[in-house]
Amino acid sequence: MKGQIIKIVSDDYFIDSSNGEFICKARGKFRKDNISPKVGDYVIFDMDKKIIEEILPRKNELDRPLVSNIDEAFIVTSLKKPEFSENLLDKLLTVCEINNIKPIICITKKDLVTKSEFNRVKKILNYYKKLGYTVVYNNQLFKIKRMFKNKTVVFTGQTGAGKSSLINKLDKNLDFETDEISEALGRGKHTTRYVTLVKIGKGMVVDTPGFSAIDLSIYSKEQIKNSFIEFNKYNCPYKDCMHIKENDCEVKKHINNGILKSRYYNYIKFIEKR
Ligand SMILES: Nc1nc2c(ncn2[C@@H]2O[C@H](COP(=O)(O)OP(=O)(O)OP(=O)(O)O)[C@@H](O)[C@H]2O)c(=O)[nH]1
Ligand SMILES: [Mg+2]
Ligand SMILES: [Zn+2]
Repeated sequence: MKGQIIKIVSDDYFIDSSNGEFICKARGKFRKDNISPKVGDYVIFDMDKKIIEEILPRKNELDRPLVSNIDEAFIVTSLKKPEFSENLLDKLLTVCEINNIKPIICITKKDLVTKSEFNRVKKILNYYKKLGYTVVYNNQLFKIKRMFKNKTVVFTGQTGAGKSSLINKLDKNLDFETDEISEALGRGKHTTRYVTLVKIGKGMVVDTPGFSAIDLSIYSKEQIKNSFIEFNKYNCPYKDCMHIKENDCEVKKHINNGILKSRYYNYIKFIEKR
């Protein structure tokens, strides 16, 4: 029987299939071979023995959150509580670009900022729009739902940004746990504890626990450079220019004049951290 893993709780794998939902264990062989089934995996399982026999080839896979076969990522970004962060946004865009996932920037808590605070962020968001990234707001429910069609979509972003609240609004039958940000941070715990895949409209959606840090060190400098998609349109004199120390670098010439300053400096930070 074929199915998709929708939730993992310790060593119980919840599988959705055309015959309904099953809770299975993984074959011992997986552990021996150091393969861990992930939420999003398409699997072949034995309905009677309740054992996952095989993991089908993955389109892509992430370690944080632990998911696979993702088409789109909603980068849920709050304007306040927690504060808007270009650094985190760029990090998540980098992860999406490297893993061939279409990113969608989803803004929350617009109601918590003043008009002038909003205008400052809006200028920044316009830059991302010009690069070709989609920007939506968490009150545009129909627009968001239309983007799910025939896709597996992950909701990612800082803890307290509003991922679970938005998913609950998108489907009234869902009731993911949400919490006041102050309490969530105060407890030092995330409200969402499990990565969970649910059907919404014509798509599959993954809610994930928020995070405080993402590790880019698993990626090469080359991968990180290529993930800054706007750099590729400049022709530097050196073919393999890293846009850091090289002379006559076209990218460096265009900082603040075509390239958003925070983008360039986040790039440097990401490269230096690894
Ligand atoms: N004012 C305001 N509050 C919001 C908005 N969206 C979400 N919230 C609130 O923000 C708090 C945190 O929301 P959650 O949905 O639990 O956040 P989360 O991203 O799922 O957090 P984790 O599960 O810890 O990663 C809740 O109290 C929500 O009611 C918004 O647009 N405006
Ligand atoms: Mg949550
Ligand atoms: Zn260069």
